[in-house]
Amino acid sequence: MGKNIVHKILESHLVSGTLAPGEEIAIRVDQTLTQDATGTMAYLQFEAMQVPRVKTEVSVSYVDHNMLQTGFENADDHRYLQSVARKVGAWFSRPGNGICHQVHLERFSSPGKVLLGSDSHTPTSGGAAMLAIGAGGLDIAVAMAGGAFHLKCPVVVGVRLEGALTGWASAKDVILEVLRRRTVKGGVGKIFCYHGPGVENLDVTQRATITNMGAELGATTSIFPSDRLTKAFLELQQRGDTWSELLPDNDAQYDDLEVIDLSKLEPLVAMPHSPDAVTPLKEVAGTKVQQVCVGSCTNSSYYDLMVTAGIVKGRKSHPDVSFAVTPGSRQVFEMIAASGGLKDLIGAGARILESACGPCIGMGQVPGTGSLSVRSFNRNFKGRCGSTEAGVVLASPEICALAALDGELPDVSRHGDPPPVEPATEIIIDDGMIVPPAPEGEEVEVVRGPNIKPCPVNEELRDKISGPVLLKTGDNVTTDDIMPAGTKVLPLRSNIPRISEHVFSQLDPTFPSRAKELGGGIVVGGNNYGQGSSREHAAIAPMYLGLRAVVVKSFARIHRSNLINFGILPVEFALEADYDKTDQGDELVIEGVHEAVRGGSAGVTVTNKTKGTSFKGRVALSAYEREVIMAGGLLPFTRQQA
Ligand code: MIC
Ligand code: SF4
Repeated sequence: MGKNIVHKILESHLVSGTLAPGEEIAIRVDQTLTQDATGTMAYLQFEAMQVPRVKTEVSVSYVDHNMLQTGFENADDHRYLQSVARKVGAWFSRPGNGICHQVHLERFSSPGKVLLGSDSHTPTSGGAAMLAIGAGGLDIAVAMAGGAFHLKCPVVVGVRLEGALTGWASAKDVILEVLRRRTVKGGVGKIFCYHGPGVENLDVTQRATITNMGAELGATTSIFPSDRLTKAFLELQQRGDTWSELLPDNDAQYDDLEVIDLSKLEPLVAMPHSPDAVTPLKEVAGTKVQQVCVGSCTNSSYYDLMVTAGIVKGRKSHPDVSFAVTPGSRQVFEMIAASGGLKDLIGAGARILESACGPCIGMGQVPGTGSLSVRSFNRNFKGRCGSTEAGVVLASPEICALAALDGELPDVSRHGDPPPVEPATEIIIDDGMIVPPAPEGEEVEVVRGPNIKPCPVNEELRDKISGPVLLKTGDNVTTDDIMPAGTKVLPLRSNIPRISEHVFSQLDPTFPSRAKELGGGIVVGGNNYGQGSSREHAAIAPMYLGLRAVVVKSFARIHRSNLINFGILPVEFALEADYDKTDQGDELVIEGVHEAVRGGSAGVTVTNKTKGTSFKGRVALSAYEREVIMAGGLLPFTRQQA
């Protein structure tokens, strides 16, 4: 039976288990990446494991999220990250060098290797044929210490691409089309494996746009083959020696299939407040727009910024629009400066921001009340932009540029053809902002500011979990709902006691005080609970407030793992109807937890003392997850192992 490239990589990295969908497997990790918002915890946890040096081939610590220094906290955290990276043998990409995923793609990606990153958009490097997976910081710490990564062997969805993009259709529309078909929970437990004749009509950065935003499907990851275009990309990066071919066998099998004819795609947009609220642009053209942002790890390559520059060249942004541009990396920044694109952007009135996540995570550029912001980003969850009173539309850089000129969602038929962009034939390579690790044996002092507090550790799993339903949520609750980001909260990422004061503040600002007053409890939720980011703070901070179990219809992958990693019991309603019969404030008791966890399939009985009823809950854990949760989480488990 012919193999697809996912199975080829999994096979060569398999440490335990068999490659059948749903089976528990463990794989070897070649590279890790962290960023500053998740990295402090990851490195504190790595230090707690007392392993002196990272054991991966490459580990890189990036600074790109927490960039606004409105207090001492972020600068302190960055100093900690720089010093600890140097000490333990990791590379450190300094603030200003760019967004982790864009820089990693350019400077570290390596076809056929496994990359684990403490950021949900780690799959960006899947554009260069890496099996690149997002996970919680603690999983990254374990991988840095040489441990394997445990996951359920995913279902492989083959996405066969045919034809080539035409007119204003762009790589962004490919992934928006997949989101339209499969929704934000359609990718859970799946890897999207792109293949077919259309692949050669997309270059590596276009592929990376598609694999990046595969995260919004809830997918484990997405990947493209390594072919002559991958080789050309790496050669331009003067890293041709890292290239190797990785193609599916001619008769490669997939568990599931989608076919997309690129030549039939037209510009699409995702309307507020979900990446799968996908609509053909022409149906919403004419809608007024007050802000436009081009950038983020999805769409801030050289091509993306040059096509934006080409469109706005010689014109001014609409008087009602605030137009911001964020180059994805310093390399891209220097390249658009050298080629004149930057001048065209400045000329059009663009507000040029530093190479970082910026507006994507609410670090500035918060849109005004009642306004609509069009962004080339990947997420438009309510409130993520820094305000719950504004809406975000996701679109390609081309459509963003037209919106900046028109002051509304554009009617592309009025704009002729997009300007051609000459591909760069030479690239400015300068790794001077990537600090190498110290040679082994060199003394390095780790600098810890007062914002850095140790990561709290849970107690062993209780056999009887009881408490009030502290909050009942609907479907698709995001990690931005559970643990918001933005300028006020992000600087507290290394300080769990303080960040816990913001848990669920977007849904119910009384949550933290109620949780403390009632001595903790349980959260009840709907489908796809915890979608979005990999931030383990969405598990640690609720744990700190006494959250002991989450009972929902279904979970998003990374958040479910993070709950287990911090000893919080994930329970699924055996019958969805029982969700309707449970209310906020009800006193729940879950007994026989240990047996249910050890026994696997039997599940638990949840007694609702307030209503005098009971219902069945599923506790579906893999063998590895059982051991981790029994110990109270991955940190105590790792200590026990040691
Ligand atoms: C995001 O896009 O939500 C983030 C910010 O990059 C997160 C990581 C974080 O919360 O620190 C992610 O996607 O994992
Ligand atoms: Fe940064 Fe936004 Fe990408 Fe997250 S999605 S890594 S915040 S640019």
